[in-house]
Amino acid sequence: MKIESSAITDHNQDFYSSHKTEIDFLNKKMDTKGFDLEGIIKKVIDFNVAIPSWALGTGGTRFGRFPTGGEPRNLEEKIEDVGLLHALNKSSGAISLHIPWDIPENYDNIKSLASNLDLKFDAVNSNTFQDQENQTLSYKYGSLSHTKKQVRQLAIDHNKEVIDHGIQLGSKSITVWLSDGSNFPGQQNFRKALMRTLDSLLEIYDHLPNDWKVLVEYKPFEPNFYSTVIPDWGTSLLLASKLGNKAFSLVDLGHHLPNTNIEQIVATLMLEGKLGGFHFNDSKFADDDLTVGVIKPYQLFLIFNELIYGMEDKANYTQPLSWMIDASHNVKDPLEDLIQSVEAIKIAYAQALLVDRQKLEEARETNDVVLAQNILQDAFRTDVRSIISEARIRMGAACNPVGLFRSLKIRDQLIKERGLKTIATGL
Ligand code: PSV
Ligand code: MN
Repeated sequence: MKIESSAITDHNQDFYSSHKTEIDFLNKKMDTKGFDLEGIIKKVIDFNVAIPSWALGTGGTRFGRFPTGGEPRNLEEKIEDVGLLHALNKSSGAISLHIPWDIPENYDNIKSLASNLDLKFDAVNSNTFQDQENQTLSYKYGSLSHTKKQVRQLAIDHNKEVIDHGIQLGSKSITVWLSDGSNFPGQQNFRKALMRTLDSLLEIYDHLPNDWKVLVEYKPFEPNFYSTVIPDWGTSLLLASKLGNKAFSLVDLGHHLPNTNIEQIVATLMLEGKLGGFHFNDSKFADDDLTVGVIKPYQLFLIFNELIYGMEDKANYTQPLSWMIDASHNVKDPLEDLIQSVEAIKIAYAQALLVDRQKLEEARETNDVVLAQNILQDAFRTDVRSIISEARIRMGAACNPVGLFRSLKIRDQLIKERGLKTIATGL
């Protein structure tokens, strides 16, 4: 299905006068504070977040799954779903594929479908955390870190194949996340497992085209519950540094133990010029994969505060970051949930752009703790939603994307086209 631009124009007309009152009010307020609201709106317009192909269906837990219906049945339909999101918000202009779930049958068809919907291909992702049908060797005891060379080779070759698919589609990076690790003390030699992983990654790295990046994603637990081979940012940074200048760390917000200071990790990785990408989600307990910003919006803001600082540090920020959502939708419509996540990311970004950096630095240098806190909280407590709407209106997106998704009955139409019992590949 396709969203006609007239539907967006009509929808926006209904919102325009109340929106205008709000943006004019904010404009005056920001002007007195010395902020260039126009510059902030432009930055918000330019900020795009990729959508993972595996987040378009209903997620679940090991206890059950309650599908919404109309889920994409193949790669083409996943691309169409991201096209719908992008038409609604003009901020989701890329899709990230997970191989082997998303192997294209015909590259040219897939590329033209994506470009007709104004979509690019973000990082490609390998999968050595599941055995595929007809796979004779198993990843049960690891992949790139496995004790047996033949299993490591299978995983290495898979990653090279993923890069080859990505090259055909115009991707420029591969994200490697390993579930490798151990469930019981004594099961694995930590040092040998790490060295084997590095050797395997070096072989994959050799296969990377010059204008590509490899993003090394870390995670402290799950599906292994005693240790993982790449548990934290330190190990990821160590590997990325040993691999070379095309290797970077990837931060997934759900891949930290409770109360970890993620913004400080961001600051350090950016100082080293080694932050390559982000997977956004939110969590209360573990890798819950909830809607971005729904539990800890202040943490998200603080992370953006460091990201902006890092991106303004031209000496160390030489490679643009890959922004992506990595969430799961158990009880919400996946498309509505993704719209909410993109919105939350843009809100945190706009709020962080409102931090008076010069005053903050002065307060820090003079150890004025109270003022430093107030400067940050003043920005965080600003209602920037009219900035996000203004950006959307200017881009030809919907003022209220969830509202339009509902009034156009998009899910009902998808169910009519695809059926109620369709299941998207993914987790
Ligand atoms: C692992 O939990 C992860 O965050 C990695 O990014 C995977 O590639 C993704 O989820 C989906 O399996
Ligand atoms: Mn992730």
